[in-house]
Amino acid sequence: MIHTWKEYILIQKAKNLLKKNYSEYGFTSPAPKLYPFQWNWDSGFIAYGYSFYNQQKAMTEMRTLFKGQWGNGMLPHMIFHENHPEYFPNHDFWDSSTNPTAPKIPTSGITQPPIHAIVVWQIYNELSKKDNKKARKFLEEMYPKLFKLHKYLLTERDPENSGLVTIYHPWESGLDNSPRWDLALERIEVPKGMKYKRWDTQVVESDERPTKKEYDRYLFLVEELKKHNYDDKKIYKDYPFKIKDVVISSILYKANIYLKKIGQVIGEDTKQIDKWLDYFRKGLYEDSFNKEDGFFYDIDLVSGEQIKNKTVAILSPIITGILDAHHIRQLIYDLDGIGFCGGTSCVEHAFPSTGEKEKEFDHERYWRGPLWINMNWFFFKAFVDQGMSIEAEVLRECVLGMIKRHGFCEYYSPLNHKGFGAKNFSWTAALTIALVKE
Ligand code: 9WN
Repeated sequence: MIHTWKEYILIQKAKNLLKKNYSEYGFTSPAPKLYPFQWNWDSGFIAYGYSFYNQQKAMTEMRTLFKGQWGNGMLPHMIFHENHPEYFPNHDFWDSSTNPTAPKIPTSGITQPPIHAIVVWQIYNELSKKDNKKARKFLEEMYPKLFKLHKYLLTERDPENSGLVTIYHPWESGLDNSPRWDLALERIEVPKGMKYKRWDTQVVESDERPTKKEYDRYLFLVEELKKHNYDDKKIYKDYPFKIKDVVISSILYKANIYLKKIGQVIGEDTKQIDKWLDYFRKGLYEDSFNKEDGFFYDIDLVSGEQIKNKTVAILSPIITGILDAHHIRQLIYDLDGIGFCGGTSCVEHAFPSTGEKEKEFDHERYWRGPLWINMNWFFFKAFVDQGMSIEAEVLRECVLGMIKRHGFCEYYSPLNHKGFGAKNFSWTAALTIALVKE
């Protein structure tokens, strides 16, 4: 619901930004200069925003994205519908054709957080208010694609049946430059003097982006994946970066709840989804939960250790709905105690990507401190679902205030709320619409 005239203006600005970032190929770029292609979870958030006022565009965004789905079910993190030769790493670097199940359209060879079933359900909800038949048809069209994606993630990426998804690259996490990956990257030896011309640091300040040391490792890992033909069985046997990602796994659990709802509406047998939900509930507490401090961590499969950095990831199971209001409050107040939000209330202050008391904390460098709207929106939604209306409203006010003052930035400093990264970032605009309307 729109509360004020200022919120109405904010929504108009958000819609204008999304219009500007729209490509004639039927997708919305995250930010045309820095990220000129279609990105996986970005399109999910963007379609979520469209669902409130243009369901046709929301459906197109999803349809264009799934054109990139591989035969094995993997949904790539980047799809190269257009040519932007200046960009690096481009489609020729990824060379997805080394995997026989890759589609004709060039794509990257790794995935991103699977938020799409949540988005498809939201589009259905909005569309069915006007045209129930069309809305149901959309579910029938999307269900097999979504099911295939979830099956890929919970078989090829979880041969252990732990309900937790294994990632092969920091870029798969969506929280790419998080200190969570530092130790695992540290032990990877790369050839000396790797030469390449980065695109990102030509567009935004280099101290807002990953260092050369990190970038060398990102590129080296892609070379390794190519050597393995992006074949999960080969990668699982022998590859240096394999991590059970608690954020992706929590998002997938929530997405499976919506996939089940979708399946039920169109009369599918959803027993397999129930199994996946059970696996996660078990894996979350057996593998990711740390009894000593009560937080949830990723698991590094190469070292066998939990990854103990205090980042936004340790809260991510809040997204699932498994944790009740009492448990969520306990987690949030424990965080206040360890200075995660610098000594103020995390809700009033919004959740940074990395705790302010962490030694790796950097308020301007992406995923190493800044506040991101997508993670805060997930928590806002969880608070609403758990009836935590005060926390939801305080967080919403804080996030919208930041956007009103500094525009639709890619991320914001938790110290002064100033914006960094791309200044016309699509998911910030799309989720602003959601935050106002939900
Ligand atoms: C690499 C597009 C993407 C987001 C990611 C974010 C960033 C890319 C990059 O931008 O990653 O995929 O070049 O840094 O970390 O979450 O999807 O907005």
